[in-house]
Amino acid sequence: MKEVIPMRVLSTDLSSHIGERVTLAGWLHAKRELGAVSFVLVRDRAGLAQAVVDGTLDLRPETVLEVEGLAVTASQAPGGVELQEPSFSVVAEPAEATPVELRRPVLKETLPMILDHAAVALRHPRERAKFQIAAASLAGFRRALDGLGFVEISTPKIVASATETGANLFSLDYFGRPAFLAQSPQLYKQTMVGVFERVYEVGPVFRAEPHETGRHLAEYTSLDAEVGFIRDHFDVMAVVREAIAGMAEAVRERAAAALELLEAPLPEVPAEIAWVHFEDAGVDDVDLAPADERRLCEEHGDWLFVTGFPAAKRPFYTHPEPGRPEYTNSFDLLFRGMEIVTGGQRLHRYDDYVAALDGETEPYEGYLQAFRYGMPPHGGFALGLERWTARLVGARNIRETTLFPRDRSRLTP
Ligand code: AMO
Repeated sequence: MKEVIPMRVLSTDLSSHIGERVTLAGWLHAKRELGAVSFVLVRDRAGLAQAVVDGTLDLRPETVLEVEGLAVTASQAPGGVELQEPSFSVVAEPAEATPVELRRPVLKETLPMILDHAAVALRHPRERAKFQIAAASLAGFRRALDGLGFVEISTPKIVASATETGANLFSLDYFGRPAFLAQSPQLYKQTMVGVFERVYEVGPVFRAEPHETGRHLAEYTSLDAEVGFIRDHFDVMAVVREAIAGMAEAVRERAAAALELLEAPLPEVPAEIAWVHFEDAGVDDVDLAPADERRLCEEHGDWLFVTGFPAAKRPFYTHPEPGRPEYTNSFDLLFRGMEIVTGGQRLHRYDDYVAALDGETEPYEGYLQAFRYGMPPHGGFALGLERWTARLVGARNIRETTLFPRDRSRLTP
């Protein structure tokens, strides 16, 4: 990797400096006194390095420091190398002792405690590993869709109308006019199919979720895509498969150490993901309940598309199933027992939108322009990044895979 800030060896590169005196920089992660010597762990952005000190080191955990020493092979040390005869220079001292104990292999504090002290808790190698996996996933999503000729777009998050069904809209005062935080980039990504045919967006979306659950946040990161000239929702599902496979591949390439640290098995993404129509999914309601999602994955494995959801619970832009308008050309993707993607084919004719909106077209004027002036059959999907990462690393609550979660009770940190 090109280095633009000179003069520093990273913890994970120590093994290529055996026999040399080198300088590391980082945080004092932990220290352990053992008779006449102490073992000091220094944490940098790459990992941990051990230094062996005669006597004790009178510095607090999280002291920012530089440590200069001789790199020597040591089978017990992280990476099989340790620094001997070290000298420490303090770069910055913490004002107080840390509220969470970062020295433990796994944090022992409760989730609320960890979230309340995210600024320091996220420094723990296992905590930050989850977000290295999330970052690699994003890179993989972009690479996969770029490879299929998609264009990345950025659309407004302050909007004039609802996009999804449900009462979970955040309202705000926009210079004296009512406005909302975008529940999704749905209307804009569809509009942009008229420009680029294939678009994607990665960005925050907002849902005023009334319930406290382990799978809902008030703000999350949505990975959205939309594609024109499709035959039906099965063409969109093929794009979902490519995006997911690209994400898994990028995690393998770019976050291998994080996966290993978390002992998270990377799933195989089959060339074709199995699907079942809603009608045959054994559900008595108009939507899947979390228990249905778990059961379906027990029956079918890690991955399953459920297609053809009843129209009753799908938003107004959803395309009906030809010949059976009580069902729709829509799908959810379940991964390890939880919905992580929703998508489908959309309406594309102007008159169909006017009918679907029951004449309430005024808030949707900008959007309807796209359909008034000619749109191809199209469809798309959205994946919730926090849910994807939670399923990958086996986290029960998506707050564990969100840097600074927002929910009914949490607005800080
Ligand atoms: P939907 O509302 O199903 O569909 O959302 C898509 C995906 O986003 C994730 N998700 C959430 N994650 C965290 N907290 C929440 N409150 C939350 N709500 C949803 C899930 C879900 O599968 N416009 C459509 C997508 C489309 O058809 O293109 C939409 O937003 O992983």
